[in-house]
Amino acid sequence: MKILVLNGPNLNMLGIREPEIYGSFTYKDLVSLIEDHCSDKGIEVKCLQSNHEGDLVDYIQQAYFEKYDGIVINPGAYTHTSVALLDALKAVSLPAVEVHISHVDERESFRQVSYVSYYCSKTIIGKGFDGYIEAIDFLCGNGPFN
Ligand code: CA2
Repeated sequence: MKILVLNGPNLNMLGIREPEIYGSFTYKDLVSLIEDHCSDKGIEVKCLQSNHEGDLVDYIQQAYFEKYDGIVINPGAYTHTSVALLDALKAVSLPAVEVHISHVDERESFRQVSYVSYYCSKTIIGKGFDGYIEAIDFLCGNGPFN
């Protein structure tokens, strides 16, 4: 299995501010956690982050051309605004799971809207970094979640 893990704007700032919402671990820690898990399970993984909506669209399209089996996506604030990311996911038609570190359902009302959720087969919220692992295992059929 070959999985792309995509993170959107400001997620490169993890651990730097707002630890009460996003925890005190960094983006680098997140990537290490994901890479270690995938190496244990024999999953090929690539982690990418961008602050730019168009880059994220490009990465989703690349996943199709590079024959990835699935996408884990935390679109950051673009979750709540981006039809372009929704359309990109629909265009490539790869299995996809949406992850949010925080409890978006208990925060401001604008965070309770997600465009990508119209496409994603599962949305994992409020589980911190573990949500990414759950999403990968779901896509790979490994976890207790299938
Ligand atoms: O809970 C999540 O994972 C979010 O996708 C994170 C996004 C936010 O806009 C979504 O509503 C929910 C933002 C991540 C910003 O991360 C920061 C990290 C450190 C300091 C400030 C922001």
